Amino acid sequence: MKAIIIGMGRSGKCAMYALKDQGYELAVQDSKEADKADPEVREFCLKHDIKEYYGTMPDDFSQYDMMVLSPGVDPESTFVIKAMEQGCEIVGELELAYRLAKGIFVGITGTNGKTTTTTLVGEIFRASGRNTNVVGNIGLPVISVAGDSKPVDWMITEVSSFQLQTVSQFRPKVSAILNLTPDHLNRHHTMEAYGAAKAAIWKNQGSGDYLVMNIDDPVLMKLCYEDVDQEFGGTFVGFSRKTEPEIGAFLKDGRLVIKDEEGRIHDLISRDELRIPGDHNVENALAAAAICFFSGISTETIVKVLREFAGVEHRLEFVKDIKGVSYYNDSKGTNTDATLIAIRALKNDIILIAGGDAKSQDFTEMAKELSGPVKHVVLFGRDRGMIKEAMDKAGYTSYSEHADLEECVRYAAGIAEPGDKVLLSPACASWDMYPNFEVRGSHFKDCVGRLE
Ligand code: UMA
Repeated sequence: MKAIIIGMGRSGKCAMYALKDQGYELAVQDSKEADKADPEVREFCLKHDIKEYYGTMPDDFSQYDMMVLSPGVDPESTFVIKAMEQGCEIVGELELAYRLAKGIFVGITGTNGKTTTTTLVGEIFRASGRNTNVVGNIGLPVISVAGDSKPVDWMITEVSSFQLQTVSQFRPKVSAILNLTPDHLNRHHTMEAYGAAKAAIWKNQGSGDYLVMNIDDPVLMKLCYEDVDQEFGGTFVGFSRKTEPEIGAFLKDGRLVIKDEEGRIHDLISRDELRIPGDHNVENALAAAAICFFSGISTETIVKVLREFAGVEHRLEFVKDIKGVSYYNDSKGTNTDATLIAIRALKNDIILIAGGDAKSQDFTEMAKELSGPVKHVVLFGRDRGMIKEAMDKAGYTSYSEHADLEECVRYAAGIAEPGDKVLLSPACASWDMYPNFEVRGSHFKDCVGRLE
């Protein structure tokens, strides 16, 4: 069998190792020039006689049986369509991993909260004593562990809409869609297409499988469930902060509870006992609890981990207090909705640091919500002008523009008063200045560290 792998980042590199193990004859391609390519990839290719294409593309794909797409590669690209027409099977990294894996999949998607929920679910699974891999969009490509997985292993997988665009057989035992707000519209173009991509997470599920969804989110329910031209064949599990689902997790008198398939209520904990702040984290905890409960984990284990869980790095992460000012790293806040969630969770006296790669987002709604909770917006990054324009239109005038994050942090520290919260929640991707949000978040923490 012959395959070409497109995009030699984290996913492509691991796909290359996995397919080599499977005996494939390989070629790799990346839009980067050869001198910018990953040296480990280059060395491996040289050693194993793998053909490399950097900054170019083969003229003809008919010699390949399969084209493996990294999540960042748009499946609607002209060359992908050409390859398909020439008889190449198009397979995304998640789909390929699913086919190679023997473990049981839990798939978690949604615009926001994926990483927190996936991490929390992973912690609960580990605490229950099950063999657990926490993988996917969270950072560790599924393909990196798929080949070695055993039937008893659980693959707790954060799944992005990009990955879901290229699945065909992917069938998680339990899937979850947490919410749906505008993001990645430069790739999906419309909310309908974005929702349809997310709905692919449950399309192959059937009897014995569970789908966990946020029934408080009407856009999600419409675009990822009601409007989908297919019946769901498994058990639907709702979660809600506001109402009682037929089956699922919800808030009852301020307590997180679960209603099982027989209608019995299982008490978990009071929402005040959660250490992760904000309503959005109540939702993440409800979703995680439902996923774990319907995967057969005891309420005792779920409760123990819910009580202990302190959150995830780069996601509304408390960095430190300096002279009465608290610093928070929400570098994972890569869209306007995530930033609004962070602002709502911190409530008031916020100095917001924002900007970066806007991914064609509209900042109008975010700009309207700044007045009140946010004292000042410190802007940086390539598309900061788009945020500025939206703030001008909304009549929000307390902002300043800076060359880089270091300057933003120094400026924010200079204007902050005791009791204020300096929040990095860029509402943008990091790709204009950093390789990923993790590097941006770590840079922020370094800059804060240098303030003392
Ligand atoms: N590339 C091409 N052609 C293209 C696009 C990219 O050759 O058209 C090349 C780039 O030059 C680069 C490589 O592909 O060398 C990067 O591949 P990639 O963008 O698919 O990124 P990976 O390093 O493989 O990381 C991906 C996910 N990235 C994206 O979806 C953009 C990571 O999610 C994920 O953690 C990783 O796989 C492991 O599964 C990050 C992300 O930003 C966190 N995700 C988006 C999000 O959460 O909003 C969806």
